[in-house]
Amino acid sequence: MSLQVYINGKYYPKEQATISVFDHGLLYGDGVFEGIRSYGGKVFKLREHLDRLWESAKAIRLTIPMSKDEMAAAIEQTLAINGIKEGYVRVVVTRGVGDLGLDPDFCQTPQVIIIADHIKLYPEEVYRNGLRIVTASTIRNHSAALSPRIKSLNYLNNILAKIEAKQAGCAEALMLNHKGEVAECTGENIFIVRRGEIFTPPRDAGILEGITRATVIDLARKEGIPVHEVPLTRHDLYTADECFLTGTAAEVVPVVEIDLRIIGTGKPGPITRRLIDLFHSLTRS
Ligand code: PXG
Repeated sequence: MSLQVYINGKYYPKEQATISVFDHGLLYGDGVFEGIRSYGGKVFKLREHLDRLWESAKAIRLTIPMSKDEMAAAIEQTLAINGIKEGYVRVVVTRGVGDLGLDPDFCQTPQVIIIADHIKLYPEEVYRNGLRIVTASTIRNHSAALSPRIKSLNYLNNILAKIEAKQAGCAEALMLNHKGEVAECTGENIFIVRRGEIFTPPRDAGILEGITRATVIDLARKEGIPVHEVPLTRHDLYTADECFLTGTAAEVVPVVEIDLRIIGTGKPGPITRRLIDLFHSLTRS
């Protein structure tokens, strides 16, 4: 049976799951989204993802036409209908169908789309051997232009950086903010380890406040590893003992080379490996 996609309360087979070309989500990237994981039939950090979705929507003055509880039920139903236990859910809320003009007031009803599927961002060997990344020349959106805290349907900023990564033969790119500080990667937050302590850019460095980021900070602190949310430079990264990325799809990924500088020993470090194990024990128990 074909994958069933939820659109505004109804299910459509993948091939028929289509929306209007007049939807402002398509015309202008006017909308918000979330990427969520399901492990063993349980949706991971569902409340946190719903809270972030509602906050993103609020920031762009979009009213999601259902309650958080209704959305939670719809997400669980979409996974169940498709028989997916280990999966990935994409929730999209667009401004809806409007005119050929920016004005969102001509969009009558926001569209709610829920896709349950599978995701595999990196091959297994990346988790064993680590990732090589490069700094993109494209800086992260200035928060006064479009806050990186909004998970909006306009991902061009990140896509341009992703293109630079691919051009350099890498799977991910490091993005700096307008001050030249380290912000995040195109779809993951970044961390370093130095002398047994963990450092990651603060919320106001111009990042999406990742739910995996918060989970890993929590896991580390419970292990007694100090975590500091402080501005970081590329120099801090180059001279770190360890580096790793966090994201819903990627989970915890070691980074072993940045801009051709080998990080630490060039192999995933002990704290990174410990956090990967701890994250697995949360999600695979
Ligand atoms: N920064 C950005 C810009 C993101 O888009 C993260 C950090 C990590 O946040 P979470 O909450 O997931 O820990 C994200 C989320 C993809 C993909 O296809 C990437 C994300 C979400 C969905 C899909 O690469 N990144």
